[in-house]
Amino acid sequence: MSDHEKIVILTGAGLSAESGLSTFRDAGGLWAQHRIEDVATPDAFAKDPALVLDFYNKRRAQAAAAHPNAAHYALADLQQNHPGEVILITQNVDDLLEKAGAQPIHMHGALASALCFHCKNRWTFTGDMHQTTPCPACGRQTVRPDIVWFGEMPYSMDDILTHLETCTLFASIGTSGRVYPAAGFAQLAQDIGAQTIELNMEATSPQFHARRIGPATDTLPKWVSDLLQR
Ligand code: BJW
Repeated sequence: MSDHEKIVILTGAGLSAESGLSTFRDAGGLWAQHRIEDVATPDAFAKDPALVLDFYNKRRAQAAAAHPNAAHYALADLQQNHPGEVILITQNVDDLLEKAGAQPIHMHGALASALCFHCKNRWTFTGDMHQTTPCPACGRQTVRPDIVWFGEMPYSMDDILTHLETCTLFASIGTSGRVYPAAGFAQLAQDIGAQTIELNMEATSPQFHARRIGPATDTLPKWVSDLLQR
């Protein structure tokens, strides 16, 4: 396993579950409490911006108070100490990988970022967002959460596809594999000859070459130790 020249890792909400942040599709997850059409589409924001801002203000506060867990630290350790390249792609909008010392690509945006829907400026954002919050670049009150909603193009797709086309090992961690395009990454990696592994509480698809089942704080440190041959 340690001979891999380039490892691409996709993470999902399960990575942060043991830090106290809800997943989306598990029992009691975010989509059991909120309708996607009410909070996670551009139409929802156009129809009821106050509701959508409130949903993300609460989640921004929860994420700011959360701490990285052993799985975040294991991935940071791998990225810093593996002799080959380690690319972390996260669907998560929290910053727990950064807090652990890793450098992920945030394909679905970030809670700690704001987006001006007039001039497309993006800036670091903490605290509560309101409809009256001005954009520091154009001054207009046209702020929204810097989150990729359904029907919107995820960030960094060109870079991500390049990384997938050149990886030797692809790992899917704590994601249900229900949301595209991320759900197609394992197949893309397999098509170019990469080994694929899933680390999750459950098997989400038969397609992976290998699998480690269990909570991320248990499986990740062991997997990283194996890769780093410690
Ligand atoms: C543990 C654990 C522990 C628990 N340890 N594991 C039909 C076919 C193909 C595509 C489409 C289609 N119809 C529509 C689409 C496109 C659509 C899509 O995929 N829809 C599907 C639902 C069908 N996708 C899009 O719209 C995307 N954009 C796009 O396709 O652009 C191209 C385009 C543009 C314009 C027009 C047309 C096409 C954008 C997707 C945006 C997703 N946004 C969200 C919400 C915003 C972020 C936020 O509010 O936080 O992102 S949805 C939500 O799901 C969030 C997540 O990032 C994403 C993935 O969820 P994730 O991470 O997998 O969480 P869960 O809860 O699903 O799974 C958790 C897993 O963890 C489980 O497996 C547990 O077992 C596990 N687990 N505890 C380890 N301790």
